[in-house]
Amino acid sequence: MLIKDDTIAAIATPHGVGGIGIVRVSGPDVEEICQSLFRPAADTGSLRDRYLYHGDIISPETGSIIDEVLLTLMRGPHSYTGEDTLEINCHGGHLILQAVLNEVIKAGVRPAEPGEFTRRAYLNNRLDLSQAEAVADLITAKTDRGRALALSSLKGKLSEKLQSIRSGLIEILTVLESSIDFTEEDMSSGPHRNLSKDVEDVIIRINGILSTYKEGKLFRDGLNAVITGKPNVGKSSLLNRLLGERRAIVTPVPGTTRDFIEETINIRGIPVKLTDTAGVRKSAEAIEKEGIEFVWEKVLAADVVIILIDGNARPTEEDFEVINRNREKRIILVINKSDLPRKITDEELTGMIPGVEPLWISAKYGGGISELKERIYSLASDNGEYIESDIILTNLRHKISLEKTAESLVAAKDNITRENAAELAAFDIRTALDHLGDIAGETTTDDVLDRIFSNFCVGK
Ligand SMILES: Nc1nc2c(ncn2[C@@H]2O[C@H](COP(=O)(O)OP(=O)(O)O)[C@@H](O)[C@H]2O)c(=O)[nH]1
Ligand SMILES: [Mg+2]
Repeated sequence: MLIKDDTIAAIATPHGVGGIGIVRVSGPDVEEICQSLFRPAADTGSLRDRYLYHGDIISPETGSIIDEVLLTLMRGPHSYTGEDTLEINCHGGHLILQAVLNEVIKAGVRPAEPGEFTRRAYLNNRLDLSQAEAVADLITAKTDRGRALALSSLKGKLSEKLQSIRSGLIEILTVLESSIDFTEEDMSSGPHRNLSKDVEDVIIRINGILSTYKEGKLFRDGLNAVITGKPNVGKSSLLNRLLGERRAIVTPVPGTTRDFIEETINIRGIPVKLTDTAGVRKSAEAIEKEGIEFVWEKVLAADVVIILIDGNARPTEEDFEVINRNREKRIILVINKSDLPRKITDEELTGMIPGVEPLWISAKYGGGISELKERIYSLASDNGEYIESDIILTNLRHKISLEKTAESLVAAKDNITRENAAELAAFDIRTALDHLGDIAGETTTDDVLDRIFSNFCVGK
């Protein structure tokens, strides 16, 4: 990849109004930009590295003041991008930031592409690729646990682990390659290691990391839980209760919820998107019918379906229709209105969905809600176990590369135990190293980089 050596700029803070907003500039012309646009409040001589200066951004054309700012110059390589970088703290209004950015661009600077600052950081070896990806994950994290995982990757926890696997493989490769040059007698007499066992150990380590992915993905992407049931069973009340606020309209009039209400809650660090749906019933009029058609679509995309039944009413055909439509899904059978007299027997309930234990709750008064959250959590994580691993794999790209690494190592192991196949084994290990290197971005193509960084925001 050719390192672009032009200077780039962007507004690094969100669109909107705030106390301050930051324009970020990076590249070889930063120093020049400072001289032409910045007028320090006090005569300071040349700007010192990483000091905060008070002054004005002025338009060189008209001499007029654009904004009063605080400015920091960070000379490369000791900056985020590794290049000379300028951060201009402006007053946080979009017009102000845009005006300052315009002056910078008029001075010959190019507007940055999404993620371009981080891409430069990666190209200048300030971060490896997995760390660069962690920057995006950190910014978009939906729960504290997701944030902590992203931060640990950014701090290089994953990279360290992969690096140590890498050095192990290089050692094995060295021994293997030297063995190729010797005859069999040399090998059997020399102090050689059990390479097959060594490769097996590496495979086990990689599989250990791979086993954390399922949970990692949950923490990063979360899951979809759809609340479904016939009208008036308390779906909207349940959404409100789980959310801890009145979000959906609750009425005794059936058919009130026709649209979808989606809100995300945090269950033990997992972002769970809850969807309240229209009640399923037969006698619905046109608009409501359409809402009900959508319910089935929503349910299809759900990771978990919460089937809600009114425990204070006799079950009806509509309840069974909801159950039947969800046979293939991961279901939580929830019986609401436990505060009222029960009108369904335990036998009836256990017969409804064999193997699924019904859970009684009161959406109105809060009974059983923490059990429900636990059920959602354990259903999502399959076993309800909290993996205590020092690193957790959250990124699909990393997972695929690790799987390919392991595959090549399995082939290597096979070839090591075969006669006269040492060269093949060495080739397999080199292939494994390439796949492993993809994660840190050692051997990554421009297409992959484009795809990764285009998901970033501008200014990061
Ligand atoms: N007693 C009691 N009433 C409830 C409970 N949950 C919901 N309701 C009532 O049932 C009615 C329908 O509730 P709503 O949440 O709108 O049901 P939806 O149609 O399924 O969304 C409202 O009058 C609620 O106050 C509960 O746990 N106990
Ligand atoms: Mg409703």
